Parts: sequence; structure tokens; C-alpha cells
Amino acid sequence: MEPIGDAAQLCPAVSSMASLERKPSPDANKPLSVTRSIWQWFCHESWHGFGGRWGIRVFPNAPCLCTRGLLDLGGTMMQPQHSHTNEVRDRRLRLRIVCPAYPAFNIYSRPAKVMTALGPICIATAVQDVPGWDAEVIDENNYRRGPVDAEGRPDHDALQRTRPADVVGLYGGLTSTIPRLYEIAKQYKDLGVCTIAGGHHFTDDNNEQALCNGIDVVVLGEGEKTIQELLTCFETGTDLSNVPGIAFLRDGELCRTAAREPITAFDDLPIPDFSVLRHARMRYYPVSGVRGCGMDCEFCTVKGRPRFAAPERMMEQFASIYEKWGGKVFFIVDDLFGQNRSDTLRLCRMLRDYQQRAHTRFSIMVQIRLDRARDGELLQAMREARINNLAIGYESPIAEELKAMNKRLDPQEMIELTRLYHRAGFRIHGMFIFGYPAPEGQPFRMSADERVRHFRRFIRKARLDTVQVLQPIPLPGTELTARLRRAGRIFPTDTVGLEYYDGNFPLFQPDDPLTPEDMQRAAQKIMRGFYGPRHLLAVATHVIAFPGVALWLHNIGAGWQKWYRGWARSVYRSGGWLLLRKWTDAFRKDGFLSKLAEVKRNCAPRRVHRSYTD
Ligand code: B12
Ligand code: SF4
Repeated sequence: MEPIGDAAQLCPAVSSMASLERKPSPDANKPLSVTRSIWQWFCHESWHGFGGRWGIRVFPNAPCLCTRGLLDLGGTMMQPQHSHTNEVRDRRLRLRIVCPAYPAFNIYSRPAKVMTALGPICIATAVQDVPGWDAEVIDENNYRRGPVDAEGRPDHDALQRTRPADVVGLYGGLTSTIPRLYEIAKQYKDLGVCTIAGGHHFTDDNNEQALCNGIDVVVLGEGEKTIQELLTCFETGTDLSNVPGIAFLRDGELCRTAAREPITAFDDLPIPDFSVLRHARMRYYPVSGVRGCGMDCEFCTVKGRPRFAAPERMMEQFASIYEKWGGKVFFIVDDLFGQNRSDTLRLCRMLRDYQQRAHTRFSIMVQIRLDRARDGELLQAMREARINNLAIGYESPIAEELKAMNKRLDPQEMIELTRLYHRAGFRIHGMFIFGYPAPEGQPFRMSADERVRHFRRFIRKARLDTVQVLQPIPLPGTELTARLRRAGRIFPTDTVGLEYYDGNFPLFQPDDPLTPEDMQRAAQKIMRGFYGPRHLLAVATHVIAFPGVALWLHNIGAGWQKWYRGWARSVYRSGGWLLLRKWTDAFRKDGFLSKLAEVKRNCAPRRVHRSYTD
């Protein structure tokens, strides 16, 4: 079969470009810009490296540098001494990383306006070590004072006119943002810019989809080293297949290079530098010290044994953010804080001492497992470090569901352990998954109402400060997705698209006797039971009761804490109610239920299908 046949079969986008074949380039006589040089490198790689006609169709407007007598690559892309851009470079090169907008309003939409994803910051910081390259990050969720399009989103055409990027990176950390990610990628490709994507969404299963949707190279796993090598390849014209941990198309065939070894020498990496973030305002700063998680929960995409950075490196992240940007509110994004006990104690003490020396007070949130609550010394050190908010993945109060998730938690114990955290003075955000599907061969029946009762009872007893109740998401690369797909239960993504993969929508046929509508309603019911307008009243009564703090004159600190805690809880719960209302309005307008009806009409419920997550 001819290569173009393969490519066309692999990717419909290619066949639609076939009509452009052999058209003379309209730009053939224009002077070369740096962007075009890199663009042409891709063309060259497409022609000489990726192979003949397929390449020229992918980059139809790019005249090959060697045909213009500017470069002589000798037909091979393996010789770094042939630099494409050195001869034509008139400025430094720029990588722009874009974090795509969340598709819909959800509980994170508000905080997202004053925070950003750490991955792109790490990548852009690493690029500063590549000679001749600058890097910047544009976060569509946290964007102000920049050019905007008709929908109020960043105007990438205008950005490209004022500050042209030579390569664009796309953050694919959240599957729900992938449709927007592809939209941006195509927009940049139309402008002649090369595109690279990375992040948790991208697994071996969906590389081809990405490469047919505007992405030139997919980076698999950690990206700091990979991006440095890729950009060097772009500049020198060396063969991409020598870069571990990437996927791209060659002759229309998927080419996946050797897996990249997980990073362990974190001190080789620069400290994340938030100055790369443009047009944003930050309040919550992400900090990280652990990569990977050994717990292997069935629904989770975080895999591999944990690798720990030295506490000194973490401390340096806090200090540099505070000293450069005045940041005081932090989120340690590590999945299981406190896993490495001695290092965690050391970090907490460093944090305490630093704040004392700097006469400042941080507010830090961490994600932690319940079983750490038994370690009194750790809890005290955490409090002294001003870690005051904990996010805990309870997932479910139903033992059968916890077992199915491989969560290794016991619902009986969960309440006791929560009390220990509360007693130590932490605020707790409880994260739950409603209606987790039972494993094959171990059917578990429970009505929606009964499940709701379990959740409500548990949340009430645990006295959680805030909660989120989400639906299970069949995320790419997880065991949960694999088994649901085997059973043909996942709704086709051409009807219920990836933009719904944010945990607020039913995405597969649930266990009997639940229906997708039950799943939707029940999760909302639990949330509405927790958050509500009555808490507005509680805010008012707390304000009136404030003078009562004086009654604690014998221990004013404890009195203030008790008052503040009750007040903050009511504020969160009434704020949560407003968020829920906003979400419900958005949900009504969105018409998700009609999509659900369409799925029911068009598909036998258990039919296996191909989707983006395939
Ligand atoms: C912090 C966090 C959040 C924050 C911020 C999210 C954000 N990124 O903007 C908040 C609280 C808002 C959040 C919300 C949710 N999250 Co979250 N979150 C995380 C967490 C714990 C840390 C992310 C992080 O900073 N990691 C550290 C950085 C350094 O790693 P990284 O992002 O993976 O980046 C590296 C590589 O991926 C790669 N890379 C990344 N981007 C790019 C770009 C380019 C160009 C290149 C070359 C490479 C590259 O290189 C980076 C450095 O090595 C991860 C779990 C985890 N351990 O990663 C989950 C995680 C990202 N979240 C997840 C999920 C499911 C959610 C929620 C849907 C549900 C929930 N758990 O509440 C919501 C989604 C909200 C929405 N709007 O859709 C999943 C996403 C999986 C997926 N395929 O979608 C993860 C992976 C956890 C899991 N259980 O599987 N989350
Ligand atoms: S859900 Fe949390 S504990 Fe479980 S594997 Fe993922 S990161 Fe680890």
C-alpha cells in the first residue's frame, strides 16, 4: 500500500489535505523567518525523514530549505552539525506552552483564575537552559490583560502577531480540556507553528488520535529532559527517533520511541520559575516534591513507585515564590504528603523556621492519606509549618466500593482517623466518587437512594469542612477504563465528548439498578444536602457571636480558632451553595441530558466502541 494510503487511513485530516499536494507555495519567495525555518525543518523531516509525499501533505506550504539552496542536510537528519536555524536566526526562539481552558463551569473554575498547572511551569523553566530559547506559559483559565477573541479567550492569532512562538506546547494534564487543546493545536498549525503536547491524558492508547488532531509530537511522561532534547533536535535538524519518550508520525505510521526513564535526580532540574507565566495573576502557588504513587488505585492515572525530591529543594520552591512574588498560599500537589516520614518532618521544621525568620505566615494545603492521622508528631510538625488544609480522598463510605477501587481503606476507621485530624486543628476537604462500578464477576447492588443515605451519614459524622462528590471518570490508561471498555459500557465520545470528563457527568452505563440519570441526580443531591442557603444565616450568627471570643480570655488563641473555624465553615458552605447554583444553571443550558438520551437511542448499552480514550 502506498504511504499516503496508510496516512489517509490513519488520519482523516491527512486525506483532506491531499488536495493541496504539489501546489506551489504562495510564500516561496518571502524572506525566511525563524518560525518558518523551524516549520521547514518539520517539512524537511517530513520529506527526508518521515518520508516522501506524506510529509509534504502535512506541511503543504513549507518550501524545503535545502531545495532553496540554503541548507544542505545531505538527505539525513542525523547530523547535528547541520544547523537549520543558525544561518537564518535573527532573534531568540520561543516556546509558548498553552494550558487549555476548562470546558465548563465546575468547582475549580473560580480558583483556576488565580492558580496554574505546575507541569507547564516546569517545562518552560527547563527550556530556559536550552541555549537560544525562551519560554512562556499562557494559561487560558488564568488570563488577563492580553488580547482576547470573540469568546473572551486568549486570542492566539494576536499573540502570535505580537510575540511569535516558534514551537507551541500544549498541556494535556486534564482529559476534559483535550477538545479545546486540539482546537488550539490546529489554530497554531494553521499559522505554521509546530505543536508538542504532554500531560497525563496522553498514554500509549491515544497517541494516534492526538497526532491526527493538530499535534506534531506527543511527549509521554515527564517532559523536562524530553523538551530540551526535542528543541535541540528542531534547531539542529537531528532525527527525532533518538529522543526517548515521544510519539510522532513517520510515513503516516505511528512511531513511538523508547520509554524515558523516570527522573530521580531532581536536583538536576531548575526550581520552577513562575516568571514564565504571562498575563496571569497568582494567589495559590503549586509546589511539588514527589512524583509517582505506589498505591495503584484502579481509577487513577498516577503510576509508578514514588520518587522523592530532597526537602531542601521543596523549601527552595516556597522561599523563591515568597521572596520573588510575595506568594503565601500554597498547594503541595504531591498525591500523598508525608509518605517519606523523616523527610516530611524535616521539611515541616524548615518551613516553620523560615516563616519565623521572615516574620510571615503561610497557608498550605496538602493531599494526605487518612492513616497518617495516627502519627501525632507528624501532625504537630505539619501544624507548626502552617499546613492547615488537607484534601483527603475518602472516595466512598461503602466498603464494597472501596475494595473495587483497590483503595485499602476501611469505612469504620475513616471517621475515627478524621477526628484525629480535626483535633489537631486541620480543615478537611473530603473527595468522594459516587457509584463506583463493581468489578467483573463480583456484582454489587445498591439503589441510588440507599447510596445517598450512606454518603450523607458518613459526611455528617465525619464533620468535613468541604466536600466534592464526583462521578467515576474512565480516564485514559487506567484499569477502570480497560475493564469498562471490555464490557462495552463507556458512552461513545462522539456523543458524550471528552469535555464532559471532569467528574460531573455520568460517562458509562452504571451498575444495576442505577441509571446514568440516577448518578447525576444523586451526586448533586449529596452536594446540595451539604452546601445550602441556610449556611448564609450561620455566617450572620457567627458575626453576631464574635464578641463571645472575649469569654476565652484565659486562652484567646483557642477561642479565636474555635470561632474562626465555625465562621469559615459556614462561609465555605454558603459559597459552595452559590457555586452549585451556578453549575446547575450551566448544566441546564448545556443540554447534557439530551446527549444522554441520544446515547440511549443510538447504542445498545453494552456495545464496545472506539473513542478518544481507546
Ligand atoms: C494539582 C491537581 C489538580 C488541581 C490543578 C489542576 C491543573 N493541573 O490545572 C485541581 C485541584 C484544580 C485539580 C482538579 C481536578 N483534577 Co487534578 N490533579 C492535580 C495533581 C494532584 C497534580 C498535578 C501536578 O501539578 N503535577 C505535577 C507536575 C509536575 O506533573 P504533570 O502535570 O504531570 O507534568 C509533567 C508531565 O505530565 C509533562 N507535561 C505536562 N504538561 C506538559 C506539556 C508539554 C508541552 C510537555 C512537553 C510535557 C508536559 O511534563 C511535566 C513535568 O515532568 C494531579 C496528579 C499528579 N500527580 O499529577 C491530578 C490530576 C491531574 N487531576 C486529575 C483529575 C481527574 C482531576 C479532576 C477531574 C477531578 C478531581 N480529582 O477533582 C479535576 C478536574 C477539574 C477540571 N476542570 O476538569 C487527574 C487527571 C487525569 C486525566 N487524564 O484527566 C490527575 C492526573 C489525578 C488522577 N487521579 O489521575 N487537579
Ligand atoms: S488516587 Fe491517590 S493514592 Fe490512589 S493511586 Fe492515585 S494518587 Fe495514589
